[in-house]
Amino acid sequence: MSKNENNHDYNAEHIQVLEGLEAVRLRPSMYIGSTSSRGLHHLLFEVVDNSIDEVSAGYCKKISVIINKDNSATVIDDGRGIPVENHPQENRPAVEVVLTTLHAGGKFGGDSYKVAGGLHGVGISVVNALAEWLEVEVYRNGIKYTQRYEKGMKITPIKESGEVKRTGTKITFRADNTIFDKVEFENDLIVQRLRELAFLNKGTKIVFKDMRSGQEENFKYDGGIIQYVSYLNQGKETVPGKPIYIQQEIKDLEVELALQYHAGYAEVIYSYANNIHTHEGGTHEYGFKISLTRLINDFSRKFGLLKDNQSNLSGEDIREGLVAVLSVKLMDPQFEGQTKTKLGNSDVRSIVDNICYEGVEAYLEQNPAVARRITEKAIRASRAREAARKARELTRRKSALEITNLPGKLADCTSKDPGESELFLVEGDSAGGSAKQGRDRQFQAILPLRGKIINVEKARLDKILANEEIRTLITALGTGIESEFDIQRARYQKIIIMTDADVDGSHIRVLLLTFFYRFMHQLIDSGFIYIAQPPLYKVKRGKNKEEYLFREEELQKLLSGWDREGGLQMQRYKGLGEMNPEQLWETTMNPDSRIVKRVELLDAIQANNIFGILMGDKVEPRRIFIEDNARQVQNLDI
Ligand code: 0RA
Repeated sequence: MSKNENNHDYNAEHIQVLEGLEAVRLRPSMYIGSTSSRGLHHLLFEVVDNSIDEVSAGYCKKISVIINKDNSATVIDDGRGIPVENHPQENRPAVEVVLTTLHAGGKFGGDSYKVAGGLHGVGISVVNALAEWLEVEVYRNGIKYTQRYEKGMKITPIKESGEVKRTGTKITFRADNTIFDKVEFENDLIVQRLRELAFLNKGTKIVFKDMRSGQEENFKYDGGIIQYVSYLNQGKETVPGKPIYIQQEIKDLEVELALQYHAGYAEVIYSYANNIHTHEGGTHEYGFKISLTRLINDFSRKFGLLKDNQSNLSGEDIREGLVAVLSVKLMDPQFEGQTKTKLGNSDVRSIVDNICYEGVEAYLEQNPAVARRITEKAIRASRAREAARKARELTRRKSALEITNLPGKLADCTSKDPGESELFLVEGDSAGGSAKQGRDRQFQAILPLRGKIINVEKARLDKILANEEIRTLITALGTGIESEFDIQRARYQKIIIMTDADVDGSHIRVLLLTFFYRFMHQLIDSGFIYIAQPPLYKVKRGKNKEEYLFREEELQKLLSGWDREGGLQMQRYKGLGEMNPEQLWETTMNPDSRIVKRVELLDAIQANNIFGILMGDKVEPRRIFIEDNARQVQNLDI
């Protein structure tokens, strides 16, 4: 081969490289999605993903991400370092090939790169092409190598610059402001992704530092996705106490699953393929879901909770209150869907299905109490869903027939403006009577609830919906329930629960709050639900005016300062029924003098948990609850 020909080859290749990176600069969105802030962060995540690939290959334990004062970003890892040796086909240092050739990332990594690629897997050459400048340092063979690029073009050859003990790679770049709308990094986005990566790659230390603000974060989770699930369930009551965890590798497919139920109703499943969040799900998530549905149905039948003639529980019922993280790693992921976040590899489905079924089955066999609680929860969910469907049909049919017919028990207000209208839910007919007489009928409506529904212990959620009083309530509110709920149709924007300060009163509050939480949570979210605070005592000191006391402490304070000569009359209110209409108005209903407590979502969740205790099979927690409440009914807030 003549020297000339050699030159010619080199030039052709050189031109090809430039053309490749030029294409990236001409159509950046094709490679990184957009040139917005999202695209900017995509650049950084691409570099981090390359370090994560070193983690997956088993050579990297620590990654540092630093945002510098000039809005450049640095990523340092302690992997093997990008090879600097001559690339045999291209006849130049491999690091140059990695930084200037599209998709060169794993091309010569061999087996070590088996899980590389995916959404971000466009290669660091794309980052290089879209960077105003990029500097790479490689620590390898005991030597530190450095090189600089601008807009993808080599500015300096790879240079040896001293000795080092460590190995690894350091890449610093500043995004090209002629391409990106803005080049300022946003910490929240970065921190969230780094935390996620730390969960997904157990034991890897990931450090974040922002030199602009001084913010610093450290992530390292030796428990990996188990800790991820615990993090998602923070502060919640869970079953089991520690997440169920399964890990298995079959034919180049590694599957990891962690799951745990909480007392609430939301379903959270985060699935990942090669560390990429598969928002749109895909074959892995599907395999997991069907395995769980099959498994819990099998257990329900085994426990006799589902009879032969009863149909299967739906997947939705089984996933109520589930938090799961599913992470798969595979050789050649196919990403599909609108946002390319749906895993398409068809063989993955049945493998994940088998691994999850067998793994969770083995756990539940060994933990029958957990198995029971999970199946029972699913059965309850199924009953409630069925009851909700029936109630929906009933209320719908009713309203179609008697559009203007409000329930007879409701003493409605004159105003038709929901913004000023209040609905009092009053325990018992006698208090209901006083409330009707004492109210300001212009804006206050009264709905008495009869004692029947007080018996929460025996009521299940499906029974609640079948309950006459609750159906009356649904009609009075006008909103519909669940999927048909429409807050625009709410007839009152203040719904005030007014019950006695005793155990029955607390039960009825628990029941109503649970009902609102499950079927009309938007009322809680909008802050429409309140709890009335009737007084505990009425006192009269000598010739002074009567006073109402709402808290036990007020009485203590009054008694301690009371001079015995003055004479003191005291009346303790046991129930609302003991107050006459005027007293009820003055103490509990008059907006100028009353105290009402707005219900927060947390109160409702707490009520819902208590509801579970009252409803559950366990006698002991129920007894404790009732005892506790009998003792401290005075300051019961729920
Ligand atoms: C190509 C081959 C090898 C490692 C890498 C690239 C590599 C790239 C990046 C990017 C950031 N950090 C990185 N660390 C490694 C394999 C090296 C070998 O076989 O020694």
